Amino acid sequence: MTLDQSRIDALRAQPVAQGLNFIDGRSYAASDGAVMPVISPIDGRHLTDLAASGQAEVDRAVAAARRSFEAGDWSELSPVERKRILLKWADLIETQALDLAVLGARDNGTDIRSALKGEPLSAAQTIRFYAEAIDKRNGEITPTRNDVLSLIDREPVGVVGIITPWNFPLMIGAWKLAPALAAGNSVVIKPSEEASLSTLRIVQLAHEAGLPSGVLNAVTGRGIDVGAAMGLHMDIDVMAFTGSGGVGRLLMEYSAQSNLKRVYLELGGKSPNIVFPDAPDLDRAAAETAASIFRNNGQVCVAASRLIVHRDIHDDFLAKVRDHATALKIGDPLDLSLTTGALANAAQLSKTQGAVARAIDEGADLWTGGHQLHADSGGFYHEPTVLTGVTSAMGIAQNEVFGPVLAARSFDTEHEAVAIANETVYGLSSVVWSRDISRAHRMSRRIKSGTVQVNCFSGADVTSPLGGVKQSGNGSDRSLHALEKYENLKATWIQL
Ligand code: TXE
Repeated sequence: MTLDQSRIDALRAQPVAQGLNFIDGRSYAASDGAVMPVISPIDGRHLTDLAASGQAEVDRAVAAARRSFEAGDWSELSPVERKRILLKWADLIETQALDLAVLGARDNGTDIRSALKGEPLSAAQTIRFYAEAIDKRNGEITPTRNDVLSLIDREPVGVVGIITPWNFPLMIGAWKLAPALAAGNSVVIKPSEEASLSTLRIVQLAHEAGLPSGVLNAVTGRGIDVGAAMGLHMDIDVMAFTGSGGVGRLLMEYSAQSNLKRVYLELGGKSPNIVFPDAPDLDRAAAETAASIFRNNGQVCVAASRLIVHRDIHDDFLAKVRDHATALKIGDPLDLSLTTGALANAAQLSKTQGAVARAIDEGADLWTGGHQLHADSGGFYHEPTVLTGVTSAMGIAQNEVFGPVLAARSFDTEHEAVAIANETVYGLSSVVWSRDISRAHRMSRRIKSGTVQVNCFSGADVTSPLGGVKQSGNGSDRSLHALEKYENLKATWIQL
């Protein structure tokens, strides 16, 4: 899709309607009328309001989901019909892709190119992938005694609760919505209060595509109100979450305090990016290193925020990375002449500033960047920042910033590189640059992370699972395996 500035400007000039809950096929304000402001990170101004919902709306949404599930409105529809509706949903999202991307960028500050490709277009692709799987997976017959027929079938679990973050709400939302719906479940989704608007739009589009009322419901509001009510709900069977480790822990506690619902967590990381001198192309490696941490201002769960570069090439490589960092044009996410937008909110900006200041205090060197930008705009902008001389003891080596901050250090041996890669509590993703295929395989086996990317950053697509080990979470989004999170195995044992 070619992007046209005048079309983008026309879309951004449109007023944004208040964000409402979508329950049982209809839009609702919070029952007590409560709202919360939506602040645009572009200029710090009020964009619109969002229904600030609570227990009553969660109860209503879960009841609608349960009713539709038990009635079989979706779960018992023929596989071909379910596929048809989900494919139509993907088409509608694609048709409205630019509108959705502009709305999303106004809400969370992501530059329009990333917002378009990474959000509606990626969501449509994910929905199609799972839609196509619906009528292609068979049950099993187990190899047991001759006088028995033993069947294994997959059943939907029932009501799935989904809580999403603000960085890529449609992409991450689709990673959970699409397999949950494809498996035949009914769903309640709570998008982040920091970026709810585009999700509300696609939930309505699902209804327009023919998804029966009650099958997909959205409740907006604060995590502590809506998210906690979902986590503690006795009638939600599975929770799927992407966000911070702190909330991930809470969701496990909520589960233990309520109905022992299954909880799947994707909790971010501190992903290592290891560069050997025999990388196939050091220029490309430097460009992708910069992209891996500065795309969407580092607000990417797999962002490669730790650069671990061989001592022999350390200075040259860092110089190349600095060139890429300083070439980025930061500012209004809807201006096509710029490359990178705003941080999503004031909290992310101050977290970034605090992390940089602390790293310098702890002895890291500021290689480039380090400052807030465009403070007079009222928006939340920060320079792409590289810190060098980072050591394991520094906070910047261990803690996720979720901002445009790269923590760099050198290594001498392969063994040392693996040890550094594995030294955080996280294990989501990692990158290795080397043309030695044996070394790449050795590294892939030894690095404790859900994904290892060799000689590229983020080439992976929906066919490949994305999930964390260690404190990056459990269970994977993407790939056919993700369907299993939203299914139960049913064994039927028939004496012949
Ligand atoms: O996340 P929260 P925040 C990390 C990243 C970021 C930090 C804080 O390091 O700087 O988390 O971001 C809902 N019960 N990631 O504060 O609070 C909330 O409403 C149930 C990494 O925005 O975890 C939102 O919908 N739900 C990450 C969602 O949780 C609750 C993406 C995420 O918000 C809740 C985002 C509660 N008590 C942040 N409290 C990644 N893995 O990519 C909040 N929520």
